[in-house]
Amino acid sequence: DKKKPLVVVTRKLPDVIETRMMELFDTRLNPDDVPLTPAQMQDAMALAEVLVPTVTDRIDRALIEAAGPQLRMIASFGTGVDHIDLKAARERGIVVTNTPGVLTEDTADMTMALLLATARRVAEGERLVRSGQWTGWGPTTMLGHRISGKRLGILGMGRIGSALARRARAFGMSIHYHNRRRVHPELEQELEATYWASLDQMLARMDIISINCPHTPATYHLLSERRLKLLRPHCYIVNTSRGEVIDEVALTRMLSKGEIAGAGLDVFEHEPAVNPKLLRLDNVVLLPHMGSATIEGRIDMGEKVVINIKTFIDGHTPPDRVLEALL
Ligand code: 8YV
Repeated sequence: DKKKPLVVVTRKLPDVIETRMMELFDTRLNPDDVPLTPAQMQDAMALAEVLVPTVTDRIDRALIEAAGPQLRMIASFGTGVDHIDLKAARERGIVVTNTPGVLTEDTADMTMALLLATARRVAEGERLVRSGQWTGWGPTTMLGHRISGKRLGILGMGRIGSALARRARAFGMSIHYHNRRRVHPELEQELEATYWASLDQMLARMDIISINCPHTPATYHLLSERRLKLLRPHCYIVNTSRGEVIDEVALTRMLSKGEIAGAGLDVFEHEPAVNPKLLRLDNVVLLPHMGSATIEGRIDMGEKVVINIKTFIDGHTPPDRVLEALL
């Protein structure tokens, strides 16, 4: 009988997942719902054969190089892998996996919720009622913008981008997208999506922009100040991907000057810190990185982590291996 691998989990996961992990592996859990301290993280890297981190753990080169030789796998709980130095992991022969697919629909739902909340001033209206300042219905008060008939520009037509496109079609929006590569013609046809090879040209013609690409060195500040200036002043932006894709300082400045109509943000450049100037704006809807936050989604993600570890331990290639070249 083989010795069970030592698996260290950095955050509290759903109970069913923790139970399953304890059955299958020699599992060290984190009972507190707070991230490990840097010292605890170093201990984990020195001990674990398999590390299960989340988006809140920064697994940088220094940490990977200081890891013990027993560390063979990083099975991340989440889809984005921008918190892991993949090159450093590859150099050390550490296999990295993620949990794609299972949070697609939830994240697309939340993107649609943010889009609607931003254009129709849902959060602002809620604040008005709660404040006790609401004086009654008025023909010209609390007006937002209609979304049907408007152009949605999706930056990153992958799994989540396509799921968003299907929803937005049902709301009567026209679908546009920019990607490095054009998607399969069949998908383009199904979504009735228009491809823009030039991001700059797309930005200049949209009513709403949604960020659905991963954060990689190539997408860091993809929406730079120069590109944000291409947007028309009535344009809204929603982001459920990663804060780093937008220059947050430039975005905040333009939102406060009315050069962009509004923004719905689920992610920020320096999470959990949020630019204090954003907090003072009425034309933004701010959420605490909730895109995939459903009970079902978290269990599905945990199951993927378990399958990835189990497959790897049994000597096979895990289904969700992350290869730098594919990013
Ligand atoms: C998760 C996410 O909450 O999967 C991602 O990339 O940003 C979120 O869905 C988070 O990553 C959990 O680690």
